[in-house]
Amino acid sequence: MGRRFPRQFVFGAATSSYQIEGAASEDGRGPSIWDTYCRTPGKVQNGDTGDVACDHYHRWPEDIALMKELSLSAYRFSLAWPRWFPTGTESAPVEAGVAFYDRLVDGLLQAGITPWVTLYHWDLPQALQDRGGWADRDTAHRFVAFADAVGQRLGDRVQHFITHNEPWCAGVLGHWLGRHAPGHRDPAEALAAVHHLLLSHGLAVPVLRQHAPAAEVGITLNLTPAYPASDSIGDALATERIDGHINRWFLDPVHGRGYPADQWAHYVEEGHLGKAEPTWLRPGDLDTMAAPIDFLGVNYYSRALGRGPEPGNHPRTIEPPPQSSKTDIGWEVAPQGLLDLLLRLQRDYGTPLVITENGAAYHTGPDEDGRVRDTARIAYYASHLDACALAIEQGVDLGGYFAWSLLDNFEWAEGYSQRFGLVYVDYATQRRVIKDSGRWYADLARTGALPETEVPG
Ligand code: IFM
Repeated sequence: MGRRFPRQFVFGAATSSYQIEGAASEDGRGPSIWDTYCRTPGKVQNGDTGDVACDHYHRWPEDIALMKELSLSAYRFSLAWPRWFPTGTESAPVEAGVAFYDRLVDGLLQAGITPWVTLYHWDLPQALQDRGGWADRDTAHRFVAFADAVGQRLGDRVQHFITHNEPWCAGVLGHWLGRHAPGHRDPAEALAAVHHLLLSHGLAVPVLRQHAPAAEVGITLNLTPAYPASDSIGDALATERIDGHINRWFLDPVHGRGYPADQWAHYVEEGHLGKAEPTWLRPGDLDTMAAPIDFLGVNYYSRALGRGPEPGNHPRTIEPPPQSSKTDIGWEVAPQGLLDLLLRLQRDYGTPLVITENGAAYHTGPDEDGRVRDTARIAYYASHLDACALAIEQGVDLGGYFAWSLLDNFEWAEGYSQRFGLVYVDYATQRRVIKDSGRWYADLARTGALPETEVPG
């Protein structure tokens, strides 16, 4: 046997509403920004949409049965805001939408699986986008009204809440790089959107606690440890900036340190923040964002390599070395990055940690005998879970791990071209097949011990 996890360690799997639910116009659900983005030509591979996805909205009992077969003790999923509030401004939630999550939560509890609920995993009601979306402060207040309804309706049974999933993606990919909905390319707008996302997190935490006083409440950040591409000073400086942009811009305010001054200065220099305080930053905001949390959710996939700016250019992330192993989406397999990240978070911030996503995209489908022999994914999981166990041995307060993802699903701008699931989904028939990685993970979840010898190279 390899390393052992503590007895209470949570082994779960994660999904999100738009990526799996389908039933896009059922039971009064309003359109989200992703429905719009998917219909914008050229934005999503093959013109794919989440209209049907994994049809989880109808197949959730079958999916809970799969979770049982995988021996999961917890399941992380997100709520589709437009199922609760189709335009984001109604005075009360839509009963049919709430009823779906009631059934799901009850089904999970009956199966002995703890629900971990994420409120926002990117499906903003389109009508709120039409009023300005996350760039507008009012959206933060609409989010609090949503959180209030969620707390009221689910707070008697759900004891784990995550306000936001990956605000870097919602803010920067969505408003700066244009690669996610709403598809804007405006750095100044992106920084305003990020501010309102973090503000809404801080405003929602006490509201959730009011309804569920014993609940654990946190936020999930996508964190990417950055390393210099060489030992040159330029590359070291670039690496600091990449870290400031992706990691510290989020970690610091959530932990009461405000926005990092060095990164603030870079954004001013790059013209993304005016010379005076931006209008979106109001007195008290930084305190609000620092609402105490019970855990920090960490989503980790890979590391970044920093290269210093050539004259006239910005520092940039470079491609991984050619000899490195990559998943089918092109991300470098870098388990050491996860260990380094966990040790750093423990040292610099000290909040209890949970891995809320980690996993790998590989295309592997069923062989002729119907079995999915995804040995590369097993190797990825084994190496990253080993990093987690090692981090715990070295004193990191890490309470759980959620594999991304339970099911193959809609991978945003990549459409259905990337498969992250422990369970294979045949989209034509909606037939599910537990992959070899799912069986491997089930053994780990059952025994709490990493198998030493069975990990394929
Ligand atoms: O599929 C996404 C998920 O929605 C958010 N984190 C990263 C995953 C893989 O790209």
